[in-house]
Amino acid sequence: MDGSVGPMRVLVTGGSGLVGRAIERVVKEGEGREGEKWIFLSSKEANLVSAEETRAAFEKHRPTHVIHLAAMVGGLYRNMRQNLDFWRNNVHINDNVLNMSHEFGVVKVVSCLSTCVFPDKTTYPIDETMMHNGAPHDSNYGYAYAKRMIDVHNRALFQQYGRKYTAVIPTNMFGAHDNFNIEDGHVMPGLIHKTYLAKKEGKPLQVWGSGRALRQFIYSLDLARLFVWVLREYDEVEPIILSVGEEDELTVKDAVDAVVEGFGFKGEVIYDTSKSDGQIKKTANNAKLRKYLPDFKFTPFKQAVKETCDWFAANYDSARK
Ligand code: NAP
Ligand code: GFB
Repeated sequence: MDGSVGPMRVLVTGGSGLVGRAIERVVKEGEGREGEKWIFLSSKEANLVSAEETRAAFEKHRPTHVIHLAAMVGGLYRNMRQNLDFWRNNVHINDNVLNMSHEFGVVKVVSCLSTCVFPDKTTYPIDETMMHNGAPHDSNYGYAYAKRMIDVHNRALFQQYGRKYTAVIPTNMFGAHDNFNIEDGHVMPGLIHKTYLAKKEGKPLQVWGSGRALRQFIYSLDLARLFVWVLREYDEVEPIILSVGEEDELTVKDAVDAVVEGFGFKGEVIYDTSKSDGQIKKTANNAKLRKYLPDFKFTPFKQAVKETCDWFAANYDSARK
């Protein structure tokens, strides 16, 4: 299916992050195949903002396939503070990785976008055809435009050279090995860290914003299995949304309730409405995914949250925070 000769050598950029570690685990636990080599790259081995360091990593590992996860990543509030850095770092990383993949004859690249790439003013639900229809939400335009340019790069590589490089579009994700930094991270790791501390210190839990924003959450281990499927089977250049269904969209308050239950937290919960809610919703449609994989089972949300709370409590000292 993948068109290469011999077993795959898969280079996973961003291999030390939330998604990279989840892919490493599912590959070890059954998704990997005999003879394949999986290489999980971290920024310590190669800073992919640098063209030279990116070239050196490709020269060293000679991948036949690439899963491209590496990015400057952050939650709503970090994006609002650093749009310029998100734009510049991610444009450089993406151009370097896609350009080196082409130059080194990589057969397939699966890059990672995000549902925040879609236009802010839009009809719902959002699908894969709508990416370039209007400006993204103002809170994260630097990151969102840099991610959109991956799609432009992929289309042009196909048009000029017939390369079949593609991208996936996941919704908000969470799981073990996330970035649990409260100021910089996403809502789920932020809530898990804050609830853990509130319980330990006997203080109220401070939620940022009204709790009314809507999000679709995907567990990193589910996403990891879908990534491996895309690498092996998905043959389109057009991106594919990887998300739970519209019917599984939750409010931030629902997420708070799940984390509170996950830790058995009995204290007060305060919603700080002086803080931004960000994009109020970005409801994505997973019909394309369902057409390919009608029977794929997502881990129930509460179970995934409980597993992540337990992981964080058990790994508090070493967790990224
Ligand atoms: P993460 O846990 O923060 O991991 C980011 C990864 O990128 C790390 O392995 C990091 O390496 C690497 N990286 C960052 N800057 C780099 C650089 N200059 N050179 C080389 N590597 C660099 O992020 P994640 O949540 O796993 O995100 C994976 C992908 O999913 C990203 O493309 C992200 O945009 C996308 N995404 C994330 C979410 C979400 O909710 N988290 C939602 C949609 C899409 P080190 O740790 O070694 O520095
Ligand atoms: O995951 P998050 O930071 O990013 O979620 P986005 C933000 C939502 O959660 C807002 C609420 O409605 C916040 O008001 N929230 C409540 C909190 N408490 C907290 C908290 O302690 N920390 C955080 N971070 N939020 C990001 C984009 O948007 O989504 C990125 O900025 C990326 O570019 C990522 O695409 C997937 O879903 O708003």
